[in-house]
Amino acid sequence: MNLNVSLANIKFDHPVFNASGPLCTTKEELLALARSNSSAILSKSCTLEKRDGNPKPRYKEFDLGSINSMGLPNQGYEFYLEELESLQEFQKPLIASVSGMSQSENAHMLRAFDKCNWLDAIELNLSCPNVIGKPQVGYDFQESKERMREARALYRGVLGVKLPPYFDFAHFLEMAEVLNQSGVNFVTCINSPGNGLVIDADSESTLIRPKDGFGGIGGKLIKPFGLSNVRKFRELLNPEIQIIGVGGIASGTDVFEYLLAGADLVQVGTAFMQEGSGIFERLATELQELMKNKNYSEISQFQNQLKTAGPVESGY
Ligand code: RRO
Repeated sequence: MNLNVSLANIKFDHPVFNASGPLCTTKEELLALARSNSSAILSKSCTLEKRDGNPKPRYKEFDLGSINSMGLPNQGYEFYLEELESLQEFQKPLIASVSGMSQSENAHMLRAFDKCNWLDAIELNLSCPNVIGKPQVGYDFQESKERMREARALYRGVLGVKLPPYFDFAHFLEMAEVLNQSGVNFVTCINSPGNGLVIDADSESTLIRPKDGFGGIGGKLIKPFGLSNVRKFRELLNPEIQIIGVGGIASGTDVFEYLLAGADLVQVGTAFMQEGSGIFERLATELQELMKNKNYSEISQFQNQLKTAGPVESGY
């Protein structure tokens, strides 16, 4: 069975790796990812300077998923530059997530990353929902266009953008037009839908503290929107722009559904946080077993082959 996939010229042993965010901020976490069966190492979104992030509690799980308002805690881009470089011996793709507080911060970091010939790709985060006073760039199409134009001019390697979820076909069309003219190599969808609210009835309180309890939602609850965003962008984007799916993946069947909808690779966020780095081995094995049961020997045999339900006479 062959699970190999490519992102532009980068080779992956299988399509499952970590989402930027959970357990990819510190030296120890990045090393654990390197030793795991994650098919790549993607670091926490970084800024020019180190940030402590928002006050705790800022990440909680509930029955349908997770809520977070981390507020971009990270060690500053120079740390990720050094750490990722030191993980080359693990021979898997090394990807840095970049999320500057301004366009000029992004420009500074992209110039530095452009000098790293060992770096495989950059995922430019246009969708952090939790920085107080900063709207998500991905909901401003003009600003997104500008950020992508600048990033493409400054970073010559494989470049992708992490997008927020869209919920309206008019918005998909508008963003697809921006992406198709941007020169980016891939899109990652979706970041956590922003500003959900989870309440604990016993304590009559919000689960998390920042922003009066509002935060990005992850996990099982968001899978239908991850799938819809992958599907719609696959329909609208130029074929050479690849798609990484993320949102609510916790089983081999979830991975299969994302690939069927048109994703080339997938990332795991909340379930990685819950289960730890053993999850990558489990998901790759479960995908392999499911493919075997369906008599598929390669991902290309079913990728982007989703069917629409046929008509029926009875039922609602
Ligand atoms: O750090 C965060 O609060 C955070 C980020 Br940068 C992001 O892109 N998505 C998210 O759910 N949380």
